[in-house]
Amino acid sequence: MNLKELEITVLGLGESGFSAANFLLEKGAKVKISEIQSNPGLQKKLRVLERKGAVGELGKHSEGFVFPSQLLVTSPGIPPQLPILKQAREQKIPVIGDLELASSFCRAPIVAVTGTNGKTTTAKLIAHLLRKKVKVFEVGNIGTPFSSCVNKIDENSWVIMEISSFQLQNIKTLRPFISLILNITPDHLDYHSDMREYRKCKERIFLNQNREDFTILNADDRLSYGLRKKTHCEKYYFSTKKEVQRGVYTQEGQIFGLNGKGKERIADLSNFNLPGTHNLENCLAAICVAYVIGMSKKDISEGLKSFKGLEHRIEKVATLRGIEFINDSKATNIDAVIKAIQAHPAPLILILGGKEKGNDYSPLKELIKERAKFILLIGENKQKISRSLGGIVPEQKCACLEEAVQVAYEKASAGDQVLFSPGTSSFDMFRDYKHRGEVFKEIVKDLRS
Ligand code: UMA
Repeated sequence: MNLKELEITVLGLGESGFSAANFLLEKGAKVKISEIQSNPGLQKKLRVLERKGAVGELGKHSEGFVFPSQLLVTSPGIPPQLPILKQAREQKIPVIGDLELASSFCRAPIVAVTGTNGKTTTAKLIAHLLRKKVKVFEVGNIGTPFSSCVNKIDENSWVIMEISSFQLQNIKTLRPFISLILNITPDHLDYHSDMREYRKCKERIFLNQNREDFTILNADDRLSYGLRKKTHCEKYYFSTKKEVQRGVYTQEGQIFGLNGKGKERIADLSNFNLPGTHNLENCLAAICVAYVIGMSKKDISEGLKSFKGLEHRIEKVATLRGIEFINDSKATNIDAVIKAIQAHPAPLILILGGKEKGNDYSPLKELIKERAKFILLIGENKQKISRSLGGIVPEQKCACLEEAVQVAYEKASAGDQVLFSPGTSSFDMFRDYKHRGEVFKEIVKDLRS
């Protein structure tokens, strides 16, 4: 893609927009930046880009500024229904995202991981396993914009890309060598019009793959497995429950692989330390990637042993008076909460809630009744959660996270676990889920002192 002298508008000045604008400027494009918000942080970022030759507007997306433009680079959080994006489509102006932009400059094979839950853990584990043998770059939803590092990636490296449904809807030519769909359950229904549209976005991961490429699907997940008919590339599966035709599965504490040349034992499950069935699925998915690539069993086993898991994802923070505090701030949907509860058999005090994003909390009812002795509700959607759970266990609505943690500590006894697994976005009270998790950990630290 020759970007020199091309007139390009970048929409959104978050992490991906800032990086894309820098990348485009380096490639000699004429860059305009349009960002809906205006605050000192954004003004500072814009000044940096203006010094490199960009022009920008903050606080609006005005038609007169955004157009004319030969290409729009949008941020994943910007809804496709935004009038300015609709206008661009009507004017046949291509709209892409940071991942698509950078991928046209990438010569390394890409492993693209999508799914509703477990993407980051799986992508991190894949990177951890592969790093033993090759140079690895982790990009996308995992936190690093692809355009910020693509210039450093040569053909001997591997790219491990976490790609969300938001990012998938703006791909045009991006072609993963290996695509992986972990699971598909309801999420982001404030953004996608329904489950069908959400599933269609996930399916776009196959768009440019062909018979020389691979896809890995979850044989235990109806929607992930159902997508096998939508792709022409070579298919591998993983399962925690049954033998698969081709791929990896567990049996009697062992992980086995099947690739057309017979069955082989790959590793012992006891090498993997993260709790819960969902983590076992993530583990098998990552091993399946290593297996497709042809990594040795020894390297896979060693990699599993040394993998420590993620911050903010079922992270043990502290044990005070015999009460364990767990930070699961990365749980931004209901399925993630279900998995976190299932991974913790002890009596639970659960902290839920945050920004309203169209989630249905009622699937939590049975599990909460079974495992939780008390729930604390915070954030914009606390009334909604309370209504949909219908008083199945005692609850209290709190003004802030600090109050919720304090009350949890008072209500808990030795042997209980306080699980902060909000089940929704953080933006009503925090910058993002990481900030929310940091605040939780700080509050727990203060309890200790
Ligand atoms: N904005 C506009 N116009 C709008 C809406 C938003 O200008 O109509 C602006 C916002 O004011 C803000 C910017 O766009 O300044 C935000 O962009 P963004 O929300 O797309 O986020 P980025 O900072 O660019 O970060 C994105 C990913 N965010 C989302 O997908 C929401 C990050 O994933 C990713 O790490 C980063 O690119 C680098 O690739 C985070 C995430 O929350 C972890 N992902 C979601 C999730 O995991 O649930 C999908």
